[in-house]
Amino acid sequence: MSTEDTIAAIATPPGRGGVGIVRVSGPGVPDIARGLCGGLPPARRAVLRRFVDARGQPLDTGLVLFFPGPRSYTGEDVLELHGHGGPVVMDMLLERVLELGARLARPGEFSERAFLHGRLDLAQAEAVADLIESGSRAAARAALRSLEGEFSRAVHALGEALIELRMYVEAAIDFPEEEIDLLAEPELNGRLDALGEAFDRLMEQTRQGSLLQEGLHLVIVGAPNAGKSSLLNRLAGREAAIVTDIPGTTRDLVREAIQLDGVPIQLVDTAGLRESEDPVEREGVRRARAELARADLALLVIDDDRRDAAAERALQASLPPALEVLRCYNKIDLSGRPPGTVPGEPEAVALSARTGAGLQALRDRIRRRIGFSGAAEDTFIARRRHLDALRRAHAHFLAGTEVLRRERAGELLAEELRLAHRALGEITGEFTSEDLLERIFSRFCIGK
Ligand SMILES: Nc1nc2c(ncn2[C@@H]2O[C@H](COP(=O)(O)OP(=O)(O)OP(=O)(O)O)[C@@H](O)[C@H]2O)c(=O)[nH]1
Ligand SMILES: [Mg+2]
Repeated sequence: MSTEDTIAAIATPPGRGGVGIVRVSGPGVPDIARGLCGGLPPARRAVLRRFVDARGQPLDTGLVLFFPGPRSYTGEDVLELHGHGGPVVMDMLLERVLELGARLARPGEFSERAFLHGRLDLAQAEAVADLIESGSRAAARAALRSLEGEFSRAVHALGEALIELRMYVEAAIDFPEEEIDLLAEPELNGRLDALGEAFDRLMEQTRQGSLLQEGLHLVIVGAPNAGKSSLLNRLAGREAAIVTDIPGTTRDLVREAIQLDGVPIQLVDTAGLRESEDPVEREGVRRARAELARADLALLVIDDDRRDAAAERALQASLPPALEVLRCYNKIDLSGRPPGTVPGEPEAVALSARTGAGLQALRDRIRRRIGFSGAAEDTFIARRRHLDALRRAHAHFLAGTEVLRRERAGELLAEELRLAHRALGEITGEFTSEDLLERIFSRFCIGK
C-alpha cells in the first residue's frame, strides 16, 4: 500500500464550532505549509499564522501545529491547521490544501497509516473508532484501555505462551526416543491447563467488551393494543411513542437507545401484527417483520386481560423460528395476575406498563439474557471480529489438547498450536489480509 501521497481531511465534525481542524499527513506537508502559511512552524509548538490562498489573499488566521514523522500519529509528517470552525472557512482551507498537492483522505485513512507504520496495531486502531463512537462511559473506558494497548498485550501474552508450548512440544518431537515421556510429563499438562485458563479469561473479558460495543437489539412485538408502545415508553423513561386506545396506532418503527448496566440496548417498537386492508398499516407490519429478522431478542407483548389462545398461537408461530422470545403478560392491573416471574413459564414475565409493576423483573430477565456481569475494570472493548478470532484460536487449542490426550500425537498438537497462534495474530494485524484491512478502516470516520 503506497503512502507516498499526502492526505488531508477536516478532522472536526461538520457544522459550526469555535475551532475547526484540517489535518494533513504525508511527504507533501512542508510544501503545503510553505504555500499556505509561510513555512513549517517549529515541531510540536502551536504558532499563530495567517492562511492565504494562491494569490496571497487571507483565508483565515489560526494555529498551526507540526508533528514531524516518525513520532506523529500516522508516523509521517503531520500538519494540523486550527481555523475558525465554520463550514465555509473549513472548506476553503481544505480546498487550498488540496490545491497544494494533497488528496482527500478516505475514512479511517489516518489510522490506517498509523497501523501501516507500526504506530498502532490493528486492535488499537479499531479502539480509536470505538472510543469515538462509544455510547456509554463504560464503553469509552473499555475502548481507552484497548487503545492504550492493554488488549493487545493480553493477546500477545497468550501468543507468547503458545510459542513456548510449541517449543516444548517440538523439542519433544525432535527427540523421538524421549517423546512419549516428555508428552506424558505432568509439566506439559500443567502448561496446557494454565493456557486454557488464560484463554477463558481473555474470552470472557472480550465477550463483555463486545456487548458494550455492539449492544443488544431488542424488538417489541404483539397484537394491536397489547401495550407495546406503553412498554417502550416505560423502558425508555419518556413518551417516545404515541399511545392511544385505538388498535393500529403505531405504524413506523420507533427506536430508542437505552442502557442497562452500561450495556447499550436498541429498543424498537413496532406496528401491531395483524392482517389489514390499510396500505399504511400493512407497510408497518412488513417493517415490523423485517426488524424481527435482525433481533437478538423479541418481547412478545400480550394483553393479559383479553387472552385469545388461538390468536396467540398463530402470532407466535409466525415469528422467525430461531428468534428468542420473551412473553410479556401486560395489563396485570386489570387481569389481577401477580407481577414478576410466571410459575411454570420460564420465558414469561407478568407486568403492567401502566403502573410499572413487574418492570424490574423484566429488566432482570433481559440482564440475564445479556449475561453481562457488569463492566469490570478489566473489560476490553472488542468487536465480533476479535471474539471470532479468539474463538478460533481457542478451538485449535482445544483440538490440540484433545489429540494429545487421545493419541499422544506431538506433531498434531504442534500444528494446532501453530494455527491457534495464527488466529490470535489476526487480532493485532500480524496476519491480516489486505481486503480485511480495507473493510476494517472503511468503517472509521473521515479525518481519523
Ligand atoms: N390498564 C392498562 N392499560 C394499558 C396498559 N398498557 C397499555 N395500556 C393501554 O392500552 C392501550 C393501547 O396501548 P398501546 O401502548 O398504544 O398499545 P400498542 O400495542 O402499542 O398498540 P398498537 O400501536 O395499536 O399496536 C392504551 O389505551 C394504553 O393506555 C397496562 O399495563 N394497563
Ligand atoms: Mg403502539
